Amino acid sequence: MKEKKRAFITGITGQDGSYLAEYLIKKGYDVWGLMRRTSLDPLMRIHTMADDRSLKLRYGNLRDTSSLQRALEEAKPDEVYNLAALSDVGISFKCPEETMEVNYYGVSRLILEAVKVNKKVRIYQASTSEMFGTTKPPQNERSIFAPVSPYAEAKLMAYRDFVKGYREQYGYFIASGILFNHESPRRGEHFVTRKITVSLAKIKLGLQKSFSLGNLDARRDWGYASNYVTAMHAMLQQKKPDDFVVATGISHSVRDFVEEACKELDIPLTWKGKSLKEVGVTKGNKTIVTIDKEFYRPAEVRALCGDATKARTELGWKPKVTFEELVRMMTRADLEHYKKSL
Ligand code: G4F
Repeated sequence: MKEKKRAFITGITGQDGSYLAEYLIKKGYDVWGLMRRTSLDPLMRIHTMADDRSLKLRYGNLRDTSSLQRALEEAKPDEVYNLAALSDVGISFKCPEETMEVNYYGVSRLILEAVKVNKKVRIYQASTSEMFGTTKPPQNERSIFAPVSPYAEAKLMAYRDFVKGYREQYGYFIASGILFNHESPRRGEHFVTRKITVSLAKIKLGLQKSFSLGNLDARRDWGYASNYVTAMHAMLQQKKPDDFVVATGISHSVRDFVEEACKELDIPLTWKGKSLKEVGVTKGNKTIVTIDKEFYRPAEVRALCGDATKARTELGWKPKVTFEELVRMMTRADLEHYKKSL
């Protein structure tokens, strides 16, 4: 009987980790997931798989070499997916050292421990469209990187030093996905899309009066996370390690997202005022959206829109969910969830 392939996923409890684990288990892999101890329920997104014998969860941390060593020695992976990171761009301005420790040094620790266990291991590193920073869209693999946050700086340094660097210096198989924003009902609530769908669902049900946002005019290329993890896997099945942009090629503003979610929930919305005084108003002149300086970043990536031609042609990957479908999926999931609490 053919032996099952073994995958090791860091960040398994996050949005992408949970979708990727499901995808790989369906493909017949044995999956080892590395998770950090947190005070919140770490199994929130993976509880349906928690009893699956193909999934083994181990405590560990990209900041702790011995934990990586132990888990990797047990897993002996054919493929490693590094999805663990301090992923909140806004918070990275407040915790730059921690960001560098995890998103830069952590990547090197993981790679060096993984190749000790299996020299031929194939490694996926989660790079990010934030690395393009101020470079104008559309952005692809040949665009200039111009990061503006500690998060993007650390990711770019990891990309240069450990993805390209180790690939060229030591011939390791390390691929990287330059993923544009990807969302789902499993997205953390501090990211703007989920913050909007949770808040509007609660407003619709009378559980909340209003919520605050930062820059309404920032533009992002938003796709569906479950669709994006398939590209990660495809990258590790190529003959050679390479870098790929994964994106829909269509960008929308935060304002567009709010409007689309209101449309989906049948909440009439009009914008009034300007800049920090701008508000979103509904029936009866009730303010449901306000602007708070707190949610502006010290430096902002104004517009991201990816050109995923290379992923389409070389990986056969394509975006499968439109912006409207994504907003609908997220608003409906939150509405259903909060209806249960009534
Ligand atoms: O949802 P966001 O926090 O995502 P951001 O910063 O684009 O980063 C996400 O996507 C990256 C891929 O490109 C990942 F690498 C990264 O780890 C993360 O997953 O913010 C999106 C936009 C920003 O321009 C932000 O300034 O929304 C703007 N925004 C406006 N009001 C807000 C808010 N963002 C947040 N989080 N909260 C607000 O209230």
